[in-house]
Amino acid sequence: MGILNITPDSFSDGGLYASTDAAVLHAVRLIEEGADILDIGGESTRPGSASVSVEEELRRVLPVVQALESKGIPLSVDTSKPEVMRATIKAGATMINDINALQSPGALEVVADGGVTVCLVHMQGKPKYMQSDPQYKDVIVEIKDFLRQRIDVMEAAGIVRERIIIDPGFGFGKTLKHNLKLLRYLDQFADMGTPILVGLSRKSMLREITRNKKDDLVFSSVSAALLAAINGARILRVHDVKATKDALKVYNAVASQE
Ligand code: 8Y7
Repeated sequence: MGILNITPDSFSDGGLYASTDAAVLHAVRLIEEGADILDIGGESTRPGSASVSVEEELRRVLPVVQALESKGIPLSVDTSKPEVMRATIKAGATMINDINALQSPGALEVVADGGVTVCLVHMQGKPKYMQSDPQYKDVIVEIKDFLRQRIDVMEAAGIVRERIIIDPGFGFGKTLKHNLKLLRYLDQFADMGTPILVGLSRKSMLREITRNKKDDLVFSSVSAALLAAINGARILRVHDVKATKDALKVYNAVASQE
């Protein structure tokens, strides 16, 4: 899954793809590099970031969805707003990636009616405060419990299990130690019976580990993505598609041996 941020203040490519044309050009590049899904986002969710209105988010995202709808690649929209979900599904998006796990009023119904896939992300707290002092008794057990509850709510609303993807939400209300434990024991999410999506690309935990600047996180991002794949992740949300694909090719070549 290639990341397409259309926001002036996103984590690592803020402002660079601010216009529709630039976003579409970048999308084409991600597809050429081998992305199988694009994740289109119009609101930054970095810790402490400001929220945007429905109108502004749609102004950023909708033209890009419309322009990419014919490219023959599944389009995911990274949003928590039901209005944005409804409009982008109508325009051709087939997946909703919601860091709020469809907890906004109305979101569940829009996804159920739209018949699209949903990625349920775990987050402790809200983006503005989530990194202030995250606490867990058992980070694996608590996140699994949350995701299991959300899966039950999805199924009760008529969203079939085949359309549900789970994500432990690296960096969303987690310390470095929580994130490392999640990656180490990611295989414990396999018994949830839904594909696992993981986003580690260029996240601050990699900066903490490597002590590199944020524009020098490609190698650590690829390493983390590969570890996630080895531990059972089925979808990797990444900025650096080519580099990640190369790592996965090596992994698959080795893993396919008897
Ligand atoms: C994730 C995500 C972000 C993630 C899923 C960033 C939108 C922060 N991270 N969605 N979104 N999983 N599913 O650094 O880890 O890209 S935003």
